[in-house]
Amino acid sequence: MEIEVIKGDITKLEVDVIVNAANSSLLGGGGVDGAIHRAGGSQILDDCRAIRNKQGKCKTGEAVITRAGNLAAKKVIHTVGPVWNGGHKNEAKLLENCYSNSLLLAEKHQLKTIAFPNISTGIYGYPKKEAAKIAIETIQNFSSSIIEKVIFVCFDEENFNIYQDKDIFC
Ligand code: AR6
Repeated sequence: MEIEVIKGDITKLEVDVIVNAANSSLLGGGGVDGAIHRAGGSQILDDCRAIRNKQGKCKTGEAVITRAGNLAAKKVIHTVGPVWNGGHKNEAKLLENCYSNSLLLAEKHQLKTIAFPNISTGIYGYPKKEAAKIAIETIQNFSSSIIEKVIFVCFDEENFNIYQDKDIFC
């Protein structure tokens, strides 16, 4: 899998699927979640509601998929990152699960290009460098015959600088 790092707004990307840093309600919120629902329109919320009605809330580390409404992407994967609690609440494993479960879901739907935001590093307060290490390591350890390209979309300068540091990619 090719890995690319860019700075920008994930809602603008023309990829097969973008990942949303959602919350367990799946009904929208602030940050990237709010931006995706605003840009994508009601189709995304309709699908999220249908998933809620069928299977209830989305647990931390798990992922679900919806249509993408008005977005240029074909689909949206919604995953729920862990809230940072000092690091003793299994946060690292849960964050790893967000990335790996999103990749598994993309594979299942034959999606070849996937873009991730820096999950949990905004409102949920995960330390950015630690989160970046987990994100990169999880992607690098995942081998796929379907997914061709993974894009890390950094929105804030701090995350972008962290992902520019070549030492973080082993
Ligand atoms: N494109 C790409 N990245 C973005 C964008 C964007 N348009 N907007 C923000 N980011 P956050 P979390 C970055 O807070 O920490 C929501 O209310 C941002 O700079 O969106 O996982 C949900 O409903 C940061 O690096 O998500 C949950 O309640 C990253 O996205 C809660 O926030 C994640 O920041 C989830 O918190």
